[in-house]
Amino acid sequence: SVEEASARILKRRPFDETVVPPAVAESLKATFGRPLTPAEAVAQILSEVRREGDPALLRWTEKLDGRAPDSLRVPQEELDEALAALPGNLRYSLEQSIARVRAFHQRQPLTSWISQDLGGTLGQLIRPIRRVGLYVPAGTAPLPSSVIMTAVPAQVAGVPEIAIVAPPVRGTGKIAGVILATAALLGVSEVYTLGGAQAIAALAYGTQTLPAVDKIFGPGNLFVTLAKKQVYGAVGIDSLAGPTETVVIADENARPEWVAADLLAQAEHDLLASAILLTPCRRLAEAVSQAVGRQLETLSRAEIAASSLAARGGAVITRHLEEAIGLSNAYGPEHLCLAVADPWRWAERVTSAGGIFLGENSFEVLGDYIAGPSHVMPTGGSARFASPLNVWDFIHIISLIGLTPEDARRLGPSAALLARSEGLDAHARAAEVRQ
Ligand code: HSO
Ligand code: ZN
Repeated sequence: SVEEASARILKRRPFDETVVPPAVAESLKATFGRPLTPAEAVAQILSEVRREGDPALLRWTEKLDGRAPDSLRVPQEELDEALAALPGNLRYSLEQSIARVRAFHQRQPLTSWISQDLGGTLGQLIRPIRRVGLYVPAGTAPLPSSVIMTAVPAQVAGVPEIAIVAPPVRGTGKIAGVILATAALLGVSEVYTLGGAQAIAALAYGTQTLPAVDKIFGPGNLFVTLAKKQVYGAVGIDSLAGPTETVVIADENARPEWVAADLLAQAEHDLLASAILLTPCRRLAEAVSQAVGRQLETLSRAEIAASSLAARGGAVITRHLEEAIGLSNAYGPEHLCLAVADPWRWAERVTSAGGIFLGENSFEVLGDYIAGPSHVMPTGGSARFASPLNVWDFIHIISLIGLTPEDARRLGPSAALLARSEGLDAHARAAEVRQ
């Protein structure tokens, strides 16, 4: 039944640190010499980095990434070399992506305003956050697109200091060249070879070589996310990003090969990715399932894609499209792809999703790389209350209050009365002394 299938497949999966895969528990025990939860392991790394700074960073990088870098900060020559080594066609594609993402974010209005229409002079100042840290994940694959999708909105917001951290390729002590080249293309020159909880600790507390930032951005694995959660308050964070999620809603006219390709594209990210099809058309669901099987045979990451589809993917045959939209709204997917006739009409009914991809030509991979909006979108059902990463995440507002003696006399008595109702005498007097 729809109810049963959707209960099984459309389970909302908020960030949950208590679910620890056995392999992770094993490796924690091996690394720390005793059984620790991921949160305890992260707390230990954070406190060591906070206490010692760089030596702890180098020690943990060597232990967890196989080799420590020669210097934590990547020298400018290495950024230049990486850019010079970038193949021309890849450089063109990265530049095309940067230009589109920049143009999109420049449309997000950032306006300071001052008004005298409200009784007194009131307003707001928009200020970019002074210094931000961007975490670029590189677990099973380095993601240069994530550099673009976080750094460009920061630049558009006018953030003066942007520091990038990315883990080294295992055993090399070096960040993948394509990530360095992308940073260089963007003009970001402050890059550190650091990943995992130790990177978040360095950004939050600062060390001898890495000055602390004001807010940390970017997706990461369980340890990165736990570390962000634990340092929150000492610094700002963007969100607690979980594994990627895609819901495709398709009608009988959707092409099974395309739907299958789109589901597989996101299923290959990691074992915990969710790629889900909702359709009123059983025939389509069957054709998609066959196409998935065929396409899997020739994929390099077939094992990851097949496992995540088996564990967290699936299809729900709904009674009609309305029901599919309703299920998706309740789930609040990171990505919602509408492979239906008249997708703009159905989009009006969507109340909760990180991004809506309208029609089969607006497939998610275009959004991942080049359409324009940031691909960092809310996961785990947080699309109910959160937004995709955007320029507003990189600014803060300062309120302006400018009142004249007349304004003070007019508003003071009410302020005094409100203060007395709260039992705050000194507040009331500060108002009364001006009457
Ligand atoms: N779909 C991912 C973003 C990504 N895809 C990066 C490829 N590279 C999460 O939205
Ligand atoms: Zn993707």
